[in-house]
Amino acid sequence: MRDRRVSARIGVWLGVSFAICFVTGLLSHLIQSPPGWFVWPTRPIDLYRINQGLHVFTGIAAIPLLLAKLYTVYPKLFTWPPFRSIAHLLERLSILVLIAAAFFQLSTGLLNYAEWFPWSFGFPAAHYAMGWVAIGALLVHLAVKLPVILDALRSPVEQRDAGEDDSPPPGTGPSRRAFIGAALVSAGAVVVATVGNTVPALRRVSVLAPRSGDGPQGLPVNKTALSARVVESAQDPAYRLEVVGPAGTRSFSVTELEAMSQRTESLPIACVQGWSADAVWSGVRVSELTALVGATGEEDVRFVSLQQSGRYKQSVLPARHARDPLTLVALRVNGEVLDLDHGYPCRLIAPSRPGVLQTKWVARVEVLT
Ligand SMILES: Nc1nc2c(c(=O)[nH]1)N[C@H]1C(S)=C(S)[C@@H](COP(=O)(O)O)O[C@H]1N2
Ligand SMILES: [Mo]
Repeated sequence: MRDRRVSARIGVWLGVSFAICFVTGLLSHLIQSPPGWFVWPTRPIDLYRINQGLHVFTGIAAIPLLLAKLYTVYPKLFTWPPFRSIAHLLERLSILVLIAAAFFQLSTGLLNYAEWFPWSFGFPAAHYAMGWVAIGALLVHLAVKLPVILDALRSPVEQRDAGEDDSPPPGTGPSRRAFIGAALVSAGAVVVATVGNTVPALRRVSVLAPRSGDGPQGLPVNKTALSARVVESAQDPAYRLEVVGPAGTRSFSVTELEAMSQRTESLPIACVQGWSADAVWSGVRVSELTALVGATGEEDVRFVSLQQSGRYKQSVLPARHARDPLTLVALRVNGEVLDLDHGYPCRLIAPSRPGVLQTKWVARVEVLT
């Protein structure tokens, strides 16, 4: 099994997973912290969900592939003397960096998927920075090994090298082809076991999907009203939604919001952690609400929550999404008044957006001019 032909073939699959994972991760980062030049479309409405599904599930598939790949090469990782030349030392160091970064990315990503945060550093920043380290080390590794990789991929997988007679004769163990097949089947199996978090049809077979269960109103909950400390403020009869724009400030009670023209739209909630769910939302169009305070549709809009602390107590919606007719300040979901945990009295819901930016318990809507 410990053969360059096996290693190179598993490496191709691992490389494809890493490439998809890197590009979708980069997109996810840009959506959450958009530089001025970045444009993320509002259609299809599932675009963010697809991006994030590819990110999380290529990452999960990479775990057995990485283990299989390491199995095929690990004696080489401990060869002695540690280096023969400066070039050889640099090459080995780049592999050390690659393995360390890959382990860091796959393990922190998996724990994040599992909603377990045992670390004290900020996950998004660390995972993003390490993504560049991993992809950089991978490119160095590919550049250095390209001749070996191409040669290995060209030679038939079961072929033996000249003088390689210490390996067992054919028929006495699993073949190389079977080993590669097993690695791919394992990758497929872990995806099937987890992808039900975002593909409803696979919910029942995804035994390791933490979000396959339902929350209130048929939707999972990420942050509860209790943990956001909004239980009282969200139910306060004095609650008013403040809407601030170039033409002034207006405030609306829940009854006044309910009396405005209501729109009903089917939009998914797609969490960065890889779970997603479809839901039917009703409420006031953001474009119609902000037009009341002088918005023209060219402005970004900030949504500030009743929540006083925490990373996601507010979000900025780019103008493209704010003027989209599907974007709502939702008062209802799946035919019922929003549950306290889903953002009562009202929450933002927009197409093709990450869950973290679908702010719940909205207190203020600010048109940014
Ligand atoms: N104010 C506030 N809104 C928030 C959050 C939060 O922590 N605070 N979490 C977000 C995240 S991470 C997700 S995935 C969605 C989930 O919405 P749900 O809990 O209604 O399913 O809410 C978002 N809205
Ligand atoms: Mo989320």
